[in-house]
Amino acid sequence: MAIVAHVDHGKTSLVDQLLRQSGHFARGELHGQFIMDSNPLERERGITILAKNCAISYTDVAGKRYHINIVDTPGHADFSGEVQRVLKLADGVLLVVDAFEGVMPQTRYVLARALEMGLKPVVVLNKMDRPEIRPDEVLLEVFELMVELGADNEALDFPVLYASAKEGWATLSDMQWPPPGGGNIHPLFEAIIEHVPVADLDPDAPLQAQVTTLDYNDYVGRIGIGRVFAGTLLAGEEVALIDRQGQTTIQKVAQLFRFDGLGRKEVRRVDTGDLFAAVGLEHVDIGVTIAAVEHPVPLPPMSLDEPTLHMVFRINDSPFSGKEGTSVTARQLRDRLKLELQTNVAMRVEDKGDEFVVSGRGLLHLGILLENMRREGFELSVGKPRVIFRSENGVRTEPIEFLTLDVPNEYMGTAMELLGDRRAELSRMENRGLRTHLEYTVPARGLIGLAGRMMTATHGEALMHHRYHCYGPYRGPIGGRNSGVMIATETGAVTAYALDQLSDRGLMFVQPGDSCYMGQVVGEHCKPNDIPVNVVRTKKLTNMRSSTKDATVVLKAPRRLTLEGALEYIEDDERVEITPKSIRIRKQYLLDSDRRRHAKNSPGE
Ligand SMILES: Nc1nc2c(ncn2[C@@H]2O[C@H](COP(=O)(O)OP(=O)(O)OP(=O)(O)O)[C@@H](O)[C@H]2O)c(=O)[nH]1
Ligand SMILES: [Mg+2]
Repeated sequence: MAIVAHVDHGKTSLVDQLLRQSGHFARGELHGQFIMDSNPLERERGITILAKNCAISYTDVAGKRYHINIVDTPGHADFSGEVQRVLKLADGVLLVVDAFEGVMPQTRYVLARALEMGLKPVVVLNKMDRPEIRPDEVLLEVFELMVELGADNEALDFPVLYASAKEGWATLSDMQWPPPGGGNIHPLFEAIIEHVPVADLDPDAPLQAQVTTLDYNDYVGRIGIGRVFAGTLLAGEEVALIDRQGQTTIQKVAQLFRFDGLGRKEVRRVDTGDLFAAVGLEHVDIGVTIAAVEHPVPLPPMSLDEPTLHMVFRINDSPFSGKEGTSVTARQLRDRLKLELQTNVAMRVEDKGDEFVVSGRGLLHLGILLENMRREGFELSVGKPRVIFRSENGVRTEPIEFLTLDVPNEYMGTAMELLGDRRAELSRMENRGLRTHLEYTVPARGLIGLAGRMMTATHGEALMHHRYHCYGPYRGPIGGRNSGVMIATETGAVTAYALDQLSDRGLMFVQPGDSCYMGQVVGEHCKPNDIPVNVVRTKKLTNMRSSTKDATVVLKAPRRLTLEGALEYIEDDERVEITPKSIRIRKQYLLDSDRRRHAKNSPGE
């Protein structure tokens, strides 16, 4: 089973309950919440970043035992490619839909992919414990979406469960929830067993297995994770590894694992239909086929997502370099990026000696890498994210995203204007009572920095989601940030006195006591031009008694930039300095004279 849904609809929470209530774990073996979101960043952000496997042994009421492989998938659109690959592993999908939010862009995407692959969904309306739910409408939305996506009659006859992953129950009844006595998650297990067909694969055919995911560990190198589609995969036996270009090498699987509970168990063989993790294969990669030596026939290739966005990574050469991090050299940066390439299949790195052009699927995709690097002690500086243009038949194309927006009617005008400025084209508009639902296609370029402005323009009321749609013709220039910045002229500790003097010039990014350096961006100017400011200035001591009371200066709270917020904020001549402790924005050229010189001969976009 693959569990798929829009972001935050409760996939991981449901897997948690399935694990907990499977009856195969000792008390205390499963710690805390969100067991599957095992890496610290996933826990902190409350999102799933990597698809993860677990396998549950389940004994049904009749005493029959099942081994159910479950893959929890990420809901954020940047990771869609991973979801698509993971679906290859599955015989069925649990389509989770928030019973309040209903069908969202990513619901549509994952369902479309599942139906394309002939997988029949089991629909779970989740969060039924919430007060504002509208299950009947949401069910209708799911049904209409299936019809629109061309589902056949069999798929349209999908089973529906009403569930609360939070409270740990699921029920088939659309009349009574929570179920009498509090209920449990077993109806979901029963539905999986009843409705997910066991794949019709041939155990006697020559071996054919395919790798869909990569894992890595320092001791054994790359680990290929995938599924056996025909025959049996045996440890220690010779196999033919066929890569994406069709080249075949004869190798042996050194160690073979099967998924078991939350971990993996070493085995001698993995049978048809089951999932495996294989150690010891050279050049193992996404999409390779592992086949019988005497019958080396590749399985259909797997599409890989092409990157749509790139950023330039460089060592941190600010005056504060090396103060907060432990890994600061270009060599360390290079090694770390190489390591990332071992498993991060949607990422590309171009090594230019003293800088690296890193490409990925979106701001979140690359932001996660940067966030992980900070935690590992890295310091680096990163330039403005840029979309990757292509040329198709002589036409310049760019990534276009599909965007949905839900706004209260009174803000509709402002929101539409904002999108219009960013070359968005309206494709659908629907009034839903007090709110309006809008659908757009918009250049990915136009989305950079949009979220913040949309929130300000709608007083935090807009609900906006977007996902990659296609490469389409270039839509023309889009204006940059409409405010200038304040640039520090001196290095030192920021004073309250100085900030107070600047309070009517704009919004500060620093607060008293912070260290800052010349050329650092310390605030946003309320006008479109950049201005130099002295934020370390102290009050001259005089013998005269001042009549104004300045001992207690009341300052506006500074705007604290998040990593992604800062990346979205910067312009071409700026960089984000990232260290384990700080996120700072700086001018590329710290000296005013250098900035002037380069401003003259910069091309601009
Ligand atoms: N009230 C309520 N909240 C729930 C329920 N299920 C999940 N949540 C909450 O919804 C949020 C998202 O849950 P997750 O399980 O992380 O969702 P997800 O689909 O795995 O999210 P991604 O992996 O980021 O796509 C969390 O704050 C959960 O506590 C539910 O049944 N009821
Ligand atoms: Mg999750």
